[in-house]
Amino acid sequence: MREAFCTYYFFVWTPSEESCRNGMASNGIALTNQPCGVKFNFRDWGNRSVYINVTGYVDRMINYNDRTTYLHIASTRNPMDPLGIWDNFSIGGIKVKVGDRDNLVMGSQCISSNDPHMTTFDGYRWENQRTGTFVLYQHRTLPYTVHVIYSECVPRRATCNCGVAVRNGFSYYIVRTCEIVSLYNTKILSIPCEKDQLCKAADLQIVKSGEHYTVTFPSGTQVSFSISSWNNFIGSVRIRASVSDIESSLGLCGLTNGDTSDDFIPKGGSSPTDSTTFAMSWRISMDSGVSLFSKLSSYYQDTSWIYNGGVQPEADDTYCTCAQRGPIDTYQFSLPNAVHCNMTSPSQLCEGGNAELTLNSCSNADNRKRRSTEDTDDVDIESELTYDKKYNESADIEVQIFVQQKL
Ligand SMILES: [Ca+2]
Ligand SMILES: [Ca+2]
Repeated sequence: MREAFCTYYFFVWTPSEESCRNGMASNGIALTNQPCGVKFNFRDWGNRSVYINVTGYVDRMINYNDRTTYLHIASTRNPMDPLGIWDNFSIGGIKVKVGDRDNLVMGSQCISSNDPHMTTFDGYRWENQRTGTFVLYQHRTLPYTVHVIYSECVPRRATCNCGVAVRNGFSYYIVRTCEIVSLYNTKILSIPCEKDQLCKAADLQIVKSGEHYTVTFPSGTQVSFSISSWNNFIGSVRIRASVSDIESSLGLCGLTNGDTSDDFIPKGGSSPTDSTTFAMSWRISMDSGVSLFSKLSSYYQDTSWIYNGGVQPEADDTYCTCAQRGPIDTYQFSLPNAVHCNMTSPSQLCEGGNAELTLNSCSNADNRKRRSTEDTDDVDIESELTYDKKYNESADIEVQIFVQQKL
């Protein structure tokens, strides 16, 4: 008997509630590092085990009790098996209990509040009244980044948030309200500059309500900020951590793990340091070419991961949500629309958001490079940000100590 006769494919799925809560599509579990099914090879029949790896779906809600969800398995038809002995095989309703981890990040909010007073995800309060562009948040394995701009708002005494750039891969959303970065001059734009590019609708969810902005990553990590109506600075930038940030967040927001003593891990470092060394390490120097506010930012040409392949090589695991089974008449996995694979976190944003934004084709970095020269909007916003002629990046700025304590 040929081995193919004894190779069978089984769909694995967990019905979706098809609802949208907290901006996240509902689901029960995600399959980890495997498609929406399992394959039994010739050699698997007998005493060998074939495993289905599942991860609890992140719903951004605190579930006080374990959540119960059901896993279903059903056969596909093997065309080489004339007897069709497995054709109608199915197991419905394998009970899976999902323990909640959202409670671990309950209240984990990183804040950059003018001038800027900082709070890490774990609640440590410190001061960073410096000028320049900073990495407020970065994920250790996912292509998620948030950059902020601080420029003078009270001469030589305080700086204020005046730019926020949120990036997931080649998709981004950028808002900027200042014209220059300066410790001496305030130059505010009369109208805030906004710039967006979405490669896939579910790369970022962007909600703008009046002067208030909320940008959500697929992991559920959420960035929010408001533009002040009286001075056009951005009052505060807040980032709410998600489960995916645990032991994985970098930047000024610090390492999320419930322990404030290790929050000040500098860029490229592995152990915590003082706040000055920490803050300066996450400042993006003027000429480094990696600021998301810079037209030629190398972030936009980053080819270390492939967009359409969907799998970032540095990501630890990939996930599939499998909301329904495929057709019985298939062999191998003919996957239905309700399947989302190659996700970098076991969560996904609701479809249908971002109604006002148009999608761009961002299939690869070459495309991205071409766009950056053709799209006049790009040149418009990105070329405007300048540094004050008197700006001395290496100057030692005195940071005023207002608070330096644990919450
Ligand atoms: Ca939960
Ligand atoms: Ca920590």
